[in-house]
Amino acid sequence: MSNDLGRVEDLPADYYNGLRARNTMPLWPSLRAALPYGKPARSTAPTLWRYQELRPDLMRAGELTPIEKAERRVLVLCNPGLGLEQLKATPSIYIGMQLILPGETAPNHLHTPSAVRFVVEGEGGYTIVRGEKLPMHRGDLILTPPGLWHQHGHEGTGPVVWLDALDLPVVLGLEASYCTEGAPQTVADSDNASNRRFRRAGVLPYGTLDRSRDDYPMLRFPWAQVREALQDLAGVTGRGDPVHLAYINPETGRECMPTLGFSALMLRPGEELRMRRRSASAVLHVVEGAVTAFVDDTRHAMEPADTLACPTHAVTCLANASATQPAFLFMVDDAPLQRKLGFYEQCG
Ligand code: GTQ
Repeated sequence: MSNDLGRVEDLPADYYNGLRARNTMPLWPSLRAALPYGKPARSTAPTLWRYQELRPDLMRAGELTPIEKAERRVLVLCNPGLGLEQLKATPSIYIGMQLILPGETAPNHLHTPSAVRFVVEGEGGYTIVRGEKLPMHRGDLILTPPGLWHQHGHEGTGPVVWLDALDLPVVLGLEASYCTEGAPQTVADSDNASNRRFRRAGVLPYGTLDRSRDDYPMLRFPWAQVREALQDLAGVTGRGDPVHLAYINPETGRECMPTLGFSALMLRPGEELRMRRRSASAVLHVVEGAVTAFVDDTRHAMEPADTLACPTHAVTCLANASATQPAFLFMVDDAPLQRKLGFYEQCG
């Protein structure tokens, strides 16, 4: 183990300045920062965004900024450890809270980053993705994969709010983020068609067997179905073992998006769950119930619609604060990206 590598100051100034002038740098003064021993250097702060605090600011945005002036009316949840301007909840995950008011539409576009919506509040909202109109109810997950047209609208009364999760920090880091505007889509399929085709695990539309797999066969995961599946799973899961479901591509059985992973957790009344420590960073969002989250050496009392950023390699413990009611959480993480990069690990 070497922690006393040569420093810049050890080099003749003319040599070092000459290297710089020729757009080169010596590695050894920076090596330990690039490859720290044992565990990565982390700047991400475990950070809680309380919906009760955020909501008034979001409603005020609805008064201050018409949708035409915003395109997407979003307040971004920014991790102070990473710098607010970076628009990062974790190093890889962008989280926004989007507001749409009755009668408004957010124009059709597509982009290179992957996005999903997780509905937080209100009725009457919808997203059209790839010509399929997808209703938005509390807790529904809707995919807008890279390169698929999507536009939003609101046919109800009262505000509709959802959480946006994007891999924008990754795609920006690759200098590959851009978007294309399009004419409004024509709805070409029945409402919610892809979910109706694929929602039952264990049986698939027969034609699936005879054609190549679709990257994104199912675009909407209604909360009512996920909640029911969690309760079924709880019935056959020992206490202390996580009641945890992954949102998957039903044709491949693998993650439903290329970089970010999505999952739902149920904490039974009074249950305390020590999560396996993982190399992935994550964002937790409470759907129902009261949860006390311990992340490394921080403690967060979470209520419905509260959102928490968890750094890579964090020690995470989740406790249901109620002895009588279950609690439900939605989780976003970057495990799919880390698996593809070949270093995803979990321990403990
Ligand atoms: O709704 O399409 O939070 O394009 C950021 C970028 C939402 C969206 C965001 C987007 C969208």
